[in-house]
Amino acid sequence: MSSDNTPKIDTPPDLERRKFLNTAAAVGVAGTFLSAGLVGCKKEGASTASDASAHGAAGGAHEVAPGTLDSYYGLWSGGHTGDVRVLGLPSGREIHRIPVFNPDALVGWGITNESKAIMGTKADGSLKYHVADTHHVHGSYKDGTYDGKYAWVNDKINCRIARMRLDTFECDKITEIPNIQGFHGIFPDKRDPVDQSINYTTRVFCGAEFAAPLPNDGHDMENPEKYHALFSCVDAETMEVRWQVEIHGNCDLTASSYDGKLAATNQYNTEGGIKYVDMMSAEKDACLFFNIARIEQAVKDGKFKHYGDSKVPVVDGTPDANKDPKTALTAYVPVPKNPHGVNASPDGKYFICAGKLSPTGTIIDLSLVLKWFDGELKNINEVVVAEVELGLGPLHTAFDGRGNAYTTLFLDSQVVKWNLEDAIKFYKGDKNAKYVVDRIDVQYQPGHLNASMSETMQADGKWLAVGCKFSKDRFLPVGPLHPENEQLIDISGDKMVLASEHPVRPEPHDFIIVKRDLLKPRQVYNLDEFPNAVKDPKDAGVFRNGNKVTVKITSMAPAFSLSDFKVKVGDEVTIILTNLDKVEDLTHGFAIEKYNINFIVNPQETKSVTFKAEKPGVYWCYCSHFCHALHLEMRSRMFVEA
Ligand code: RUQ
Ligand code: CUA
Ligand code: CA
Repeated sequence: MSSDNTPKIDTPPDLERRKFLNTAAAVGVAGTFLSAGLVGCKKEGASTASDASAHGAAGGAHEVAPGTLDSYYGLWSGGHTGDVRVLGLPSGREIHRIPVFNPDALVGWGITNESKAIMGTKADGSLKYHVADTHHVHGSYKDGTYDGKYAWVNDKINCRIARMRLDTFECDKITEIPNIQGFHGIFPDKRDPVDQSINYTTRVFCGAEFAAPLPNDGHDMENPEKYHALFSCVDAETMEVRWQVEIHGNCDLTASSYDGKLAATNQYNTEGGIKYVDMMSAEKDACLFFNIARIEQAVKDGKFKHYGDSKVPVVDGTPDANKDPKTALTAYVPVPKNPHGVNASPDGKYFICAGKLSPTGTIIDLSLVLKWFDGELKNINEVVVAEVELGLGPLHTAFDGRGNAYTTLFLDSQVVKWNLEDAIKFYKGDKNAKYVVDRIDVQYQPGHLNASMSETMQADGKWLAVGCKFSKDRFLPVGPLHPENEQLIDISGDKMVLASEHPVRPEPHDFIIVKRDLLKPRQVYNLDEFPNAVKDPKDAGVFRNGNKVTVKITSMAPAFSLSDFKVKVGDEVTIILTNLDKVEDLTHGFAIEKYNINFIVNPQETKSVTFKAEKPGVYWCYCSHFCHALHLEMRSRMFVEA
């Protein structure tokens, strides 16, 4: 490439960054933090900030040449587009989008009967929900690392959790969780708390951010004291809600321990506030721990209630009911003001809470939490082994497997790299322990970050992706809506080095970075997986039962097995289409003119659609997915007789 084509950065990134921080919006946010008494905090034990431009590029290690494959899968939550995106890393190339909660015209998600059954419908067959807000994606575990079986994602708007199969990268189940609002954090468990030989995921923990009256039937609407929030457990296989815990305060993010014994959620609204000023009135909030074995024993012992029509057992996890550590189901660990993010270190020892309105990171020792539950600690505060200053607006933390943590600083627009054991030493009084290892500026206002394999015991410390909530002037302007900026940082050395960045459509929130050999995607379906498969072109035809008509069709490039089919106005028509092509990547589409129908069938897959034949006439059905030199000729006709 000639140097003329090389993109230039006109203004040094650091200057741009400072300018941005001076805009009104940022001042507004900073103002909030000012009133929280945070600006001007001294970063003790801190080394000087090193900005990205000073490092130069990471020697092109992130570049993946044409024709070569990435070494990691990135599973990216899509935010309020309701989907999950699959990226290749380190290139940052978007490979795929998995439609989950929202309809998708390419695959026919929300159009086919099979996808509608997963998404949920009203009595008239229309979709129950059309909007969603995905935040957190996490994969299933075996032996402390990803087993490549499933990933889950939450929907904050309609309180649903979805599961995706990682062999086909498709959503296969969605569950709506009862009794909650503002469903935010999720995390799969990694082992069974009682039967430790079950070393894989069997539960997914779910936190609800908003408290509401229970049951929410029009009573107690004006009385926030009657509002409750619940922490839920969903069965990883059946996707049914196993149990819920009524708590004090709220849930935000969720973490699970490697031994399966503990789950936790950070709480920023222990005040039970309705307005933001009320939510930030207390100096401390909490990291709330759940003793999973005890909760499940309480459910077995019948110590639960139900709310509304829900059959899900709800146990009492409020502080008043859990005063004695030896029987407590929950432990409320005080942590500084409005924490955000709780993350498990890959050595299995610690959970880290980031302070958000406090410039601190808190390290909680899980072995001490278990000791507290055994009644061996005098005070719950003893489980905190460090509370150290990191910078302004700490949110989320990732790990490199070498003892270092990486925390986003939303207000400082930085990532801080800090050493956990040194932080613990510093907190214990060793003021020479220099726990801050490095800082790097990112553009701008980072929320989530994650490192390669960071959420597993195999954290490999190679790449760190940072989701910057604002891209400001980093990309060509495209009108009022700006993309976000995903920056990729090489963390293999002592210093963090900015390697690349790419824009992403808002707004992705969280993501995980998985070694590619842990996933084993399939290329072709098996006809036997579909009970309604049309296995032979000879089985194709129109089958009438009163005004219900089933049209069975097969596809094999470049033809559909029926070149036409007849139905009558007023019929309820179900089209079942099986793609008999066995060749990898030979996908066909099926679109019906004027009938608002389009979907695809992958090799050896079967899908169906049901609709009312309302308009008489001839309607071309055509293959909408490029498949063959005669793709344009691949058609059928639907005759709708008056
Ligand atoms: S949250 S920016 Cu929905 Cu994951 Cu922290
Ligand atoms: Cu079949 Cu295009
Ligand atoms: Ca608070």
